Amino acid sequence: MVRDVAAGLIARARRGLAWLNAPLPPPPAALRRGPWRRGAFDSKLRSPRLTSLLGAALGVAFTICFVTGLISHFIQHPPFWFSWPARPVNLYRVTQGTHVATGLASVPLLGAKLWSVYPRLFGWPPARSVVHAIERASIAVLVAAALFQLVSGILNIAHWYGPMPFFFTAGHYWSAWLAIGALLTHIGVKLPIIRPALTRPTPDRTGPGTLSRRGLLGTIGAAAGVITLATVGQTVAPLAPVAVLAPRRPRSGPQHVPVNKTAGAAGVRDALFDPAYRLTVIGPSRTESLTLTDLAALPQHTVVLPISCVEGWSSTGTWTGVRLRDLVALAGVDPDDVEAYVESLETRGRYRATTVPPPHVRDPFTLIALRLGGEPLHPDHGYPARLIAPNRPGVLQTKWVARITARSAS
Ligand SMILES: Nc1nc2c(c(=O)[nH]1)N[C@H]1C(S)=C(S)[C@@H](COP(=O)(O)O)O[C@H]1N2
Ligand SMILES: [Mo]
Repeated sequence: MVRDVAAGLIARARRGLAWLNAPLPPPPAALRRGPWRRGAFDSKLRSPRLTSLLGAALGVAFTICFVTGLISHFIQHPPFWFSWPARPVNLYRVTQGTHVATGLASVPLLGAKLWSVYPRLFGWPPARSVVHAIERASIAVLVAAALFQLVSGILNIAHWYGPMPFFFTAGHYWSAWLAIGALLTHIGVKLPIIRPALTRPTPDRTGPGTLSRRGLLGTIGAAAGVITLATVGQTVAPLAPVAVLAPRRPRSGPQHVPVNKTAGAAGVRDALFDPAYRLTVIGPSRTESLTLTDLAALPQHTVVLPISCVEGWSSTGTWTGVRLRDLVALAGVDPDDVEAYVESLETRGRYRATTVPPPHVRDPFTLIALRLGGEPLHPDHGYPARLIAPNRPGVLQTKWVARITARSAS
């Protein structure tokens, strides 16, 4: 009984929605010119198999890129359920290097994939039905979001914020959800084409003397490989000479570590050398003010840790200074159970302060560093004191530290 009623309702809904699939009237044939004319695109390289193979590679690259991007986002904006460990010290270096490498390797893959399908833009009629029109619009969202991710990522690596009239991190994060959602929808919709195209090899229809499908895939694969090598060259010094696309070299910069923001650009040059400089450590019931001499008199420790920038480059340094846990203990708190709010002499700017979560406060490798490579820090590396912690994005390794506030994490 209930079932009959439900079946009746469904049938009626179906009839009611039939217009969605009804054929639309064709546009005037006189408009069918240029790329819209029959036979405008005749490359025999294009096939569902080529598009599906490129799509599969792109799907893998985008998924890895999305997951590693999420990790980086959550480290910087942790939701309550997320905690990032302090070890292994190079984990973030690997996840973020992978994020940037897979993103850049997607450039030739996406270019080739779009080439393989763009004649459909000029399909005739442009929309066969309302459903068909919606499907085309969803592909437009996917293409726009994917292009936006790649372009904004590349502009960020190049520090070229001019063309981005929005805050990069927020735009890149939210449109990543759009891209991955549109990608899943697209795969769902196209599965009936993708599955046979991937499982049943179709013969290559290209003739002798022209580029074959294998040749094309090989070329795209090589392009993706070269770009990946070039990206990894931002971190692995022996590969630096081939890092043609990498703006940052691992051993460049003062004290052999690259610099993103100099002391001059941060407007702290005068404050750095002020004899009145004190490192203030604030606990719930006690505040300590330390001069550079006081800091140098505390137990010194040396660690070998990388700066791993969100932009994909990283560079290892040998840092010497005071353990953060020793400093918060001076302010009378238990270093095993606090977070530390670390502030710079820099008065403005998004990266003037960070919160160091409990695993990193606790870790004996986390230092307020005074030296790099045995020398006092170069002004551009954060003189007189900077934070360096294991397994943490470079953007959270605050330079020119002036104040530390220890507070209960629970
Ligand atoms: N106060 C302050 N600290 C900062 C920054 C900044 O802009 N201001 N930039 C961060 C970024 S993005 C990176 S990658 C590292 C780079 O450190 P380095 O310049 O010593 O290599 O510093 C971080 N510390
Ligand atoms: Mo950075």
